[in-house]
Formats: sequence, structure tokens, C-alpha cells
Amino acid sequence: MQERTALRTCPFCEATCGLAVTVRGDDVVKVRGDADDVFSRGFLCPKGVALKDLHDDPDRLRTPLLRGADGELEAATWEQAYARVAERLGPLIEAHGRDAVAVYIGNPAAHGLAPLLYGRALLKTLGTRSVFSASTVDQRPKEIASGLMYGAPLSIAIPDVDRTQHLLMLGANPLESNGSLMTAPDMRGRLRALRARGGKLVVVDPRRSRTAEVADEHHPIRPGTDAQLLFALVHVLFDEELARPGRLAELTEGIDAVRELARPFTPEAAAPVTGIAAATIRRMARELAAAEPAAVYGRIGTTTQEFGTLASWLVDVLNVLTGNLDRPGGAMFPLAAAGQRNSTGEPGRGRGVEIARWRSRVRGLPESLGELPVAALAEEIETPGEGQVRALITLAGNPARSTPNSGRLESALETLDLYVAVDVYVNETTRHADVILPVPSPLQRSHYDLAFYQLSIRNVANYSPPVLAPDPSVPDEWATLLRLTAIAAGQPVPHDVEPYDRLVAGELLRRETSSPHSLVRGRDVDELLAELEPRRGPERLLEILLRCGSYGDGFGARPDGLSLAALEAAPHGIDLGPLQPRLPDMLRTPSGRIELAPAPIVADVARLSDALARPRDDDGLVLVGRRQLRSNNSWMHNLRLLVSGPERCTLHVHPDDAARLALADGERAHVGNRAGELEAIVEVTDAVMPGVVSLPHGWGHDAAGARLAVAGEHAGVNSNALADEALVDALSGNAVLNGIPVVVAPVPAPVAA
Ligand SMILES: Nc1nc2c(c(=O)[nH]1)N[C@H]1C(S)=C(S)[C@@H](COP(=O)(O)OP(=O)(O)OC[C@H]3O[C@@H](n4cnc5c(=O)[nH]c(N)nc54)[C@H](O)[C@@H]3O)O[C@H]1N2
Ligand SMILES: Nc1nc2c(c(=O)[nH]1)N[C@H]1C(S)=C(S)[C@@H](COP(=O)(O)OP(=O)(O)OC[C@H]3O[C@@H](n4cnc5c(=O)[nH]c(N)nc54)[C@H](O)[C@@H]3O)O[C@H]1N2
Ligand code: SF4
Ligand SMILES: [Mo]
Repeated sequence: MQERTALRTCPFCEATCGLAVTVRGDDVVKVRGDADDVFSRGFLCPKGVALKDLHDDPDRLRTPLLRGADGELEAATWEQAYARVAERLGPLIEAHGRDAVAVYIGNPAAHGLAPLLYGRALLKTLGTRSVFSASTVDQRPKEIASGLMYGAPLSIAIPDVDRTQHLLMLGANPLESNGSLMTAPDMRGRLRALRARGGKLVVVDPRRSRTAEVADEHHPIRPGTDAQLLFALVHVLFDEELARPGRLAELTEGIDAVRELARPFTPEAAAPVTGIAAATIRRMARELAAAEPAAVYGRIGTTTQEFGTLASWLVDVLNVLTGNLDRPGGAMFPLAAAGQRNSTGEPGRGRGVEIARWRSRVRGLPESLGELPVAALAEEIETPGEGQVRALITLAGNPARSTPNSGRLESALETLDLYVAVDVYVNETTRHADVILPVPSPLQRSHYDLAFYQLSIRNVANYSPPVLAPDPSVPDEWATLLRLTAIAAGQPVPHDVEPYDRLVAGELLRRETSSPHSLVRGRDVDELLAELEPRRGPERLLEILLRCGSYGDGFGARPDGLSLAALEAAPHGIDLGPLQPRLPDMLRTPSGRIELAPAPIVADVARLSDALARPRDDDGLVLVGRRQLRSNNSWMHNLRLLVSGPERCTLHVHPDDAARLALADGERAHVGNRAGELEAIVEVTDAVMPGVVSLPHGWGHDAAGARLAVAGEHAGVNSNALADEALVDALSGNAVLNGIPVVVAPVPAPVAA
């Protein structure tokens, strides 16, 4: 049979690399980087190559599984699987109310057209407030800070890496993660180019990460203290009259309030807390202010910590005070071709973002963006009373490995009346399910990065049609979500989902035609639907978003504009150019201004000042994570290509701590705290600073009942057994996953009896 090469954007991380996939019939021969991709230019990482291995993985589910009378998960037909969901879900909602059904949405859902376009219909129909996601073990603090400052949650300022002369990076390691809240394939090449043009890279990280290794400067910081460092930088800008917001001044509310808030955070006060010398902090501030242009960027090390929202806010306070927000080479706002939230509606003004509109039932943790913090999920399942969670739907998530105190969560999962998973594996979480509904391999579905082009360092659009024909036994994920939506609405499971799909498309069009700012305002919905024939599913919805989007053809209003057909004709993608200044039009705050001192954030500063005076435990150890190039959170360890080689799930310990605690390289250590305990293999290395130990997350694949043959051979340990669900960033409810106090001791050699 003849070989052919198909082009496909990689769906695994935020870098959106273009892949060239060689196939023969239904077999995948190999995966390479697409040298002509307008954005990635041939770059790829080992996970992209592993697209073939995922496709071929015998453990990848190809049929629904149903918990049988004997308690085992057994293969079932789709009819049987849906019948089980329908017979339990309706009565459960009837008896216990809508909030009794919880939903957890995991990370791959942000990379898939189906969950992005059809998830909302399911949530709306379920009508539950018990919505949780991986966002509250991740970027929620940044979304809140940005939402309060600019008025919309995805209005996140992205470092303009290709044009900056000074990049101050905190809590990010893009050389392993390939970038996050910063879509930028080949960060190694881009950082090399930054230095080659005379620019400077400064990395703040408790570990000498791969990124720190290629930086001009690396400042080890005590975990969880970035907000103090950033505030001290702000302090110096004011103190030395280096704050020059330029044209931002007239667009910004609250600069003087920030000056007042920064007063106590002197470099001298921050130094002992952060472990970075006062003189160094002053120099960092001066260099940041002097650089033309500069960008400050913080990622997961700055969000999954005690002061995550404050740290995320302060990153942008620095970008504003130095005049670098919204200018080339600074921190800029992308303008994506489809779904760009801050380009719809009235330019320059909006409803803004409100947080804590309701609180979790048991602990009172705050709502944000319609979700509750996942750190509260276990207690919401365990605690009886009105609103107790009795059923769970997980969509592309493995919270038993990715959320805090996963031991407690796993026990809670066992007590549910109904657990339905939409997933590709029987893993540590889905092994507890009553019903698992599989989805096709990425190669059997289309792709477009609706979310990540809104966070990209260039404006790019790239659509990939499915590489392989569908597997007749595994319906598209969007159709599965629509069928679940029908069940949630109390309706029979539709064989033909078109009536539901048409409703979703009609609803999307109605929003556009009724907006006075849309290209299709006032147009007839049915007429537009007719124009979209014969498109169905995600293609029809994507077509609407593209044509009504900022570059769109507006269904004829702008004949040269973008459409799905234009993307189909450009398989290497369309480059829409470098980021452009977007202020003040992109603002959606009620004031129509940048809110530099939003009330909820100002109120949280007292918590940070208190921490300045907190006594330090100099002998104590804290745990941080670390990402590894060949991992993708918890779920790609079943692919041999990605787990071969030496054991990776090791506990990094600084030589001084190892000596003090009698820990030896290659030996086992016991690590414990209030949340849990585990035994890990010690790797003594000065890549971590003293007082800090590091363990990657997403391992621990030896759970009974999981069906991950390869991962089981390289099980590692689950670091989230140690993440304390009681520790959250109070403002966002986001879990603290970095800077967790732990006690480490050698595991005694077995004593002969
Ligand atoms: N200690 C610690 N914990 C962390 C982190 C950390 O840094 N340290 N990082 C956090 C972060 S940033 C994140 S994003 C979370 C991730 O948390 P989760 O999203 O809960 O975990 P993943 O490991 O990404 O699990 C993804 C699941 O989706 C399934 N899947 C894969 N592809 C598809 C698909 O196309 N459709 C469907 N329906 N399912 C699919 C996989 O089989 C797997 O079960 O982990 C968080 N947890
Ligand atoms: N290879 C790979 N790539 C991935 C993923 C993966 O699992 N593997 N996951 C994807 C996902 S879901 C996400 S969200 C992104 C995350 O992308 P990144 O944020 O770039 O991820 P990490 O590599 O975890 O980098 C976080 C860094 O923060 C440091 N750190 C820990 N605590 C602190 C602290 O208190 N202060 C400071 N300043 N630094 C601290 C850690 O040592 C680590 O080097 O990566 C994505 N890409
Ligand atoms: S860097 Fe990310 S997008 Fe690129 S090949 Fe690797 S996993 Fe895929
Ligand atoms: Mo993430």
C-alpha cells in the first residue's frame, strides 16, 4: 500500500508544533516535525513522536467499559453504557438535586475541539455548581489576576519572546515544559536568539532547571516567596523613581495605591524571606527598568503556591510600571483568529470578572469562572448533607494523580453512587468508574488550538483534518458529549446527534447575530446555517468562530477574510504576524481602564505582609515539583518510547541536606507530612537549593485495577499523596503544589530477625 504524509498539529502541549505523519493505509509509519509549519518550522519533542505510540497502544480503550455484577470493568456496547448512565443519573438528580453531580475537566480538554466546543452544553444542561477542573491546580491565579486587571479571564499578557531584550522568568521551565501561557514552539531556539541579539534571560527558580542552565542569571528562591520578591522589585521601582508606565499611565487606575501597598516590601525585608540578597533585588529592578524592552513572565511555580494570585498580579504590575505592557518586546495580548474572548462585544469596556460569587459547601472555598477549587472535591463527596456530591463525570482528567491529597480523593471516589469517565485509559482515577466512554485516537479527529492561539507569542491559525479514517467502534468525542447532554436533559439517547448539534451551532450564531459589534449582526441564523452546509460537528462551530472572528470573512462582510476553507488550503498554517498593541480596545473592565489595584487583590496583601514576619524553620524541608520532557502530566507513561531509560521519578536532595539527614544517592527515603507518605529513591544533586526537595508529579502507576501495562513497569511514586489539600492560595482556592512542608528520613535497611 502507498505511503502518504499528512500534516497535523500536535495536541499534547501548548507549543502547537506542526507534525508530518507518514501513514500507510491505517498504519502510522512515523512522525516528524513539519519543516514548513509557519510557526514551529520542524521543531518537535519526543512526545510528538509518541503520537504513533499512543495510536498503537493496546491499552488505549476502543470500547466502553461497564462495571459488572462482580465489580470488574468489562467491555460493553455503547447502548449498554448509555443505558447505565441514564438509569442512574436521572433518579440521582431527582433525589439529590443538580449539585449532587460533579464534573471534573482535565488538561487534555483544553487541547481538544470537542470538549472546548461541546463541554459547555453538557455543563449548562447538568446545571450543577459542582464543577471542578485542572485549572485550580494550575493557572487559575493568573486568570483571576488578569481577569480583575483587564476584565476577561483569558486576557493574559504573553511575553513577546522574539522581540524582548530582557526576560525575567519565574517558576517556569520551558526547556522541559515547552512553554505554558506562552505558546511558542522551540523555546530553546528563541531563548538562544534572545541572547544572540544581546538580550538577557534571568531565571528565578528553587532549582537549577534546564532553562536556568541556559540563562544569564539564575536566582534560587525559597519556594512560595515570589510575591515578596516581586513586591520588592516594585518597591525599588518607586523608591528609585524608575517607574515609567508611559502611555499606560492614562489607561491605568490604581498606580498610587500600588505605591502605598509596596512600601513595607523593601528589598531588605524580602531578602531573608526569599533567600535573594537585597543588593541583588535592587540590581534586578534597575536592569528590568533600564531594558528596552523587557518582559516579566511567571508560570506554574508562581501560581501553584500560597500567594499565587498576588504573584501573578505583581508580574503584570511590573510590566505596567516599566511601560512594557502591550508594547512590542514586552508583555502583549494576542489576537487569535477564533474564539478570542476579549475581542467580542463592545471594545474597551465590559462586565469585568467577579470572583467568589458562591463558595464550596464544606470549606467555603471561593468560586471562580464558574468553578470550585478541586482541592475541595474529596470533602464535597465525603460530607453528608444537602448538596453532597453523589455522582461524578470526569472528562480527560486523572485527579487521582494530579490533585492534592489524592489518597483521600481515591477513597472518596469509591463511595460515589455513579462515576462516568470520558477517557482513553483505565488509569488511577478511571479504575474507580462505573462507566468509561472512550474517545478516538488524536489521529482520527481534527484539531485546532482554540485555547492556545489566544496565548501565543505570534498570531497563528492552523487547522488539521483527521489523519486517519474514524474507528467505527469509537464515535467522535463531540458526539459522545452531545449524547451525555441529551441524557442530562432527561431525553432518550439520540442515535443521530444532528438535531442537538444544530442547536449548539444555532445558539453560537444567535449570540453573534444579536451582538451589535459582530460582523453578522442582524443576519438570519437559518440563512447562515444553510451557508455552512454540509459542515457538521466541530468543523461547523469552528467555521462560525473563524468567520465571525477578528480576521474572518463575516459571511461575506469582508470577502478576503478568513474561513475554514482558507485554513484547509494552508496545511502548514497561516501566520497572522507578530503581536500588535491592543490597548485600550481589549479591556473589558467596567471602568474601561487597567485596574492595577483591584479590591480583592488589595485585600489579600495583608496576608502577604503577615508572612514577611513569619518565623522561618531553617531546618525544615519543602517539596517542589519538576516537569520532565518525556512526561505529560500523568498520562503518557504507558508509551515505552517515553519511559525507557533510567528511573526518572526520583527525589532530588541537595548534598548538604543529604549529609545532614544521612540520605544516600540511590537509596530509599521516607517522605511524609499531614497529607500522606511515600518512599522515593534519592538523587543527590546541587540542582536543588538547600532546604528544598523535588519530586515530579503524575507518577505512581502501580495501582490495582489500572490497565497500564508499560506504566506499571515504571511506576514511580505519586507526589500528590503529599500535597496537602488544606493548603490553598486563599484568594483563588488554587492548590499549593510547590513549597509543601515535608519530613524526609532514610528508610532503614531491613534488619534481619
Ligand atoms: N504536584 C503537582 N501536581 C500537579 C501539577 C504539578 O506541577 N505538581 N500540575 C498540575 C497541572 S498544571 C495540571 S494541568 C494537572 C493535570 O491534571 P489532569 O488533567 O487531571 O491530569 P492528566 O494527567 O493531564 O490526565 C489527563 C487524562 O485525560 C485522558 N485523555 C487524554 N487524551 C484525552 C482525550 O482526547 N479525551 C479525553 N476525554 N481524555 C483524554 C488521559 O487518559 C488522562 O486520564 O495536574 C496538576 N497537578
Ligand atoms: N514535558 C512536559 N511538558 C509539559 C507538561 C508536562 O507534564 N511535561 N505539562 C504541561 C502543563 S499542564 C503545564 S501547566 C505546563 C507548565 O509549564 P512550566 O510552568 O514551565 O512547568 P515546570 O517545568 O513545572 O516549571 C515550573 C518551575 O517552577 C519551579 N518552582 C517550584 N516552586 C517554585 C517557587 O515557589 N517559585 C519559583 N520561582 N519557582 C518555583 C520548579 O522548580 C520548576 O522548574 O507544562 C506543560 N508542558
Ligand atoms: S513540544 Fe509540545 S506540541 Fe511540540 S511536539 Fe512536543 S508535545 Fe507536541
Ligand atoms: Mo497544566
